[in-house]
Amino acid sequence: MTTVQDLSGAWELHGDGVDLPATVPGCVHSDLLGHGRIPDPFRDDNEHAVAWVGRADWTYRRDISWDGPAHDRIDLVFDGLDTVARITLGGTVLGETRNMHRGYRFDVTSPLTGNQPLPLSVHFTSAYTEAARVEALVGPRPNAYPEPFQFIRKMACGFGWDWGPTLVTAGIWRPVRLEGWSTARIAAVRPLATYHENTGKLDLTAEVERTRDRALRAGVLLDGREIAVLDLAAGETSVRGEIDVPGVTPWDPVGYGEPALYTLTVVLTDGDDGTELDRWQQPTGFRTVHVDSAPDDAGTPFVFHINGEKVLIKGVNWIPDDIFPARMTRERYERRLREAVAAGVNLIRVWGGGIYENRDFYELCDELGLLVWQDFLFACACYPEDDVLHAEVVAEARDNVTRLSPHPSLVTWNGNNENLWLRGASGWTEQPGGDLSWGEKYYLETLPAIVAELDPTRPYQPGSPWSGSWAHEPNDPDHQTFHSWEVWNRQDYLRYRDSAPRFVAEFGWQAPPAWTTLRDAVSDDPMLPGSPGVLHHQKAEDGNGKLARGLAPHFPAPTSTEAWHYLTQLNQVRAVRTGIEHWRSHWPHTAGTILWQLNDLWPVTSWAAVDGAGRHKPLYHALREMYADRALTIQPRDGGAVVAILNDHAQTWTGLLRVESRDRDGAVRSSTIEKVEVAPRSVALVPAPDGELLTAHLDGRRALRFADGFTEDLPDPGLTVTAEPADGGLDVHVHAAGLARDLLLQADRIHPEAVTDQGFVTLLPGESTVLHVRAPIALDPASVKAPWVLTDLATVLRG
Ligand code: BMA
Repeated sequence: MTTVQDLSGAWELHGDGVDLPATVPGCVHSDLLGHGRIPDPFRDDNEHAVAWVGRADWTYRRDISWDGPAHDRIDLVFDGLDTVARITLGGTVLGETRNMHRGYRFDVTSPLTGNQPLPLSVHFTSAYTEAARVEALVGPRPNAYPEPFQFIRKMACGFGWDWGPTLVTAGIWRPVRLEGWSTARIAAVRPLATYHENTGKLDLTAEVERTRDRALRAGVLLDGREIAVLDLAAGETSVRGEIDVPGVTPWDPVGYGEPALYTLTVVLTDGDDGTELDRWQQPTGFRTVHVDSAPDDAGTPFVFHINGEKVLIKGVNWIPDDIFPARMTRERYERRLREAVAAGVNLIRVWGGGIYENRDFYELCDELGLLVWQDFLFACACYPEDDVLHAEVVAEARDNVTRLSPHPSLVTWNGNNENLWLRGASGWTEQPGGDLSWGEKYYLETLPAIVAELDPTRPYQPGSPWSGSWAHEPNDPDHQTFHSWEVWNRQDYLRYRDSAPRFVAEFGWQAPPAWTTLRDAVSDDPMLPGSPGVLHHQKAEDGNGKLARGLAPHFPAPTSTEAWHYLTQLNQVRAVRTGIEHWRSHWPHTAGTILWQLNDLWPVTSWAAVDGAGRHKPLYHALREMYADRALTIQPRDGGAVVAILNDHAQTWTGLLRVESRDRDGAVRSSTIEKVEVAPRSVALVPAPDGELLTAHLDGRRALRFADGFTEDLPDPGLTVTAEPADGGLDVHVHAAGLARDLLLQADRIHPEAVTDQGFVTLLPGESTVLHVRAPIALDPASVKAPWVLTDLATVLRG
């Protein structure tokens, strides 16, 4: 039986003038930070002060010996090395690596026989040195940012992005161990599990590595019950079985049923004496995925079908949740992914400038019924196809397609982020290196061939955006996936309504993080929208200019930082709501939206819904309303207005729809009531009158529509606020005598760890709400009265 000896824990870190105890898995920055050797890179512009770390070389060291039973082979196994490493054991070089996204295994049988401790060292060369070496070999290549991320297989966004700092780290970022084994071990298992006509189908391939040419058997068990035995003759290293499993419950995504999981075990035994040699175990589930992209009258759709059912995608884009991904824990993944599901999200896209996430991430998605769209790791650049990189890309893709194949949540592979589009759209062909190879071969040949060979049960898209072929521009809204960035970059958000793309895989609108997140990151005094620290935590090109131009058509210019913060957060919600509700009203023509972006990896003004300190921006709460399975929205349509009844539910939605036209103060002018019946998974459009303010009510859901345009001097909302201590915090009762628009309670201004359960709330005259504030300590009810804790639009605009 394979024996494992964990090598994580205490190591040493050496660098120029640095000798420190180190923690593995980890990275140079976390070790230096842990010992107070660098300042917090998230604060002010310390990012610059620590830039030297990424340009230096580093060595991790410890002694190792084999303490287990005698075996044919002892392997040193690294699940991840970031990135350019030379591994030396007892003075002998075991190998060199240059890819963060792969695992590595070295045979250390002979040096470790004899039980003598030997020094193990992993020397990391700066990623910049490697990128420069590769660039010198292959020539320049254009990209979107002034850093060489396309020349090295390392998390691209560590080099900086339009929401992230440049913090290029190094280290043993995933677990490392010794494995002792004899006769044979399981090298890989690819269980491709699908579901057809009430039967689970398992197409399972197991690969073994051997030290002895003996007959072997691989027993396959589902929840402990043997469902197949696969034989390998002496010398064979691979076996495949196609196994029918009748009576299983299919894995369904959230909103469609239960994400049923089964524990799959492969037990490798000696074919002659039955001794167990090795064992592989992981949860899996049975489901069938198909993306419908058969051309129709309107162009080319992009509709996910899971187990034969069309699924409206309510998605979010995911970036690495930590700039130093070695710091991620299962708890952090779980918190973030549960937050996504609680906001109504059913798909998460792992974006190509990040990483192939840890097993925990995908296991949690499996358990939550959260669909995963996985990009291959290419983003916003021309990528050289020369051998030095091509070989790495192939190895990395094979590794990760295999590693992630058991996860039912993973429903599509995508070749890259924006590379097929930006080469033309950004004029890269005219830049130095623009005539050289740029990655097209990866996306259109190499990667689809690997997916077809190793994982033919999942769809593959060459890129996002992509229109299906070169016959149409890659970011053509009428053909497959579309990234909607013109609006944020150059237009008013109402322009989202100008088109109904077939699938919106990216779109978003910026806002600053929670007040406390920004205040903790920036010591500017006074802190202004344009003061140096605030600007340092805004990485997008002309980001603050775009925020200001986005506000201008809707509000007077903010007169304080607090007002800027409130109004830009409000505009983010309005912009995203305008997009999502418009596009949802066009289902199934528009088959989904993937918001840019769920999360952040440091304190920054960005498109995120959850900020870099894990605080919810008001957008997070609004997302829950926009992505609710049943929702109402009032949309302009054909010169008039309609109530769009969005029923993303398995049952018909029946009820009485009340539509009211109101005046500016919220008083009802006219009202209609009609019975509606909306089929499952469909949208009904009901004509509505015109008016200054329209409200629609159905079954406890509500939609409001104020006339578009400029908002100033609103009537007095006439608020009565009473805060009462409650278990774990405060219940804040708010009553509005008049129309109270966009009430916002900023819980972080009461206590840094306080949270609330609502974002912006609008109350019609006479309405009340209760905001539940929860914190780890008892809160003083009077704290609600402090400036900016609880405010509303009329008050903000009055200044
Ligand atoms: C797209 C994404 C990211 C970027 C975002 C915002 O380009 O793919 O690269 O952060 O837009 O600009």
